[in-house]
Amino acid sequence: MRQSTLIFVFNPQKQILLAMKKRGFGKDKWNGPGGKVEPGETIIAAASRELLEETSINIAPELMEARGVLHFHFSGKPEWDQDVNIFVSHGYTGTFEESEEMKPAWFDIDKIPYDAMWKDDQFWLQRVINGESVEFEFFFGDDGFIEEYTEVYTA
Ligand code: 6U4
Repeated sequence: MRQSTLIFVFNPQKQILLAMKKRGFGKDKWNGPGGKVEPGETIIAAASRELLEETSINIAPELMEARGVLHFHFSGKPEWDQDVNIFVSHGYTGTFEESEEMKPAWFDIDKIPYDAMWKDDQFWLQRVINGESVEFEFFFGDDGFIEEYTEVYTA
């Protein structure tokens, strides 16, 4: 399965960094920064690279906390199927900047814009914010809605 990454950065005010995807897969959704793991790259190096490319924020790989994995299956679009590896960081360097792909913004954790996010996020994001690791399997229909989901494992 294709591997990709999703990174949630927190600032000292305990706000979470989300980014509006401006093009391509997930366009017009708020999402954690992240993207595909390139051939020959470790998952954690990919997470660090995507964060820098999309938001200009830098995180040393050792500050990334692994928080589980989401297995996404898209009906009729097997080329979209992916394992999304979740990371959290409470430290970073740099100041975020808008990129060609994403427009980042800090959100209070009680004001997360779930209505404008992938539909699966409401099942697991709060638990990741609470410090848990999660593992879920999600099956999406053509319309972007969840047809079925299963929790695989929770630490
Ligand atoms: P390009 O355009 O090649 O640079 P890239 O940034 O590598 O793309 P892309 O656009 O394929 O990645 O998007 C993958 C990102 O979308 C990953 O961060 C994971 C995230 N993602 C995919 N399906 C998701 C879903 N159902 N729910 C979710 N995030 C999802 O919260």
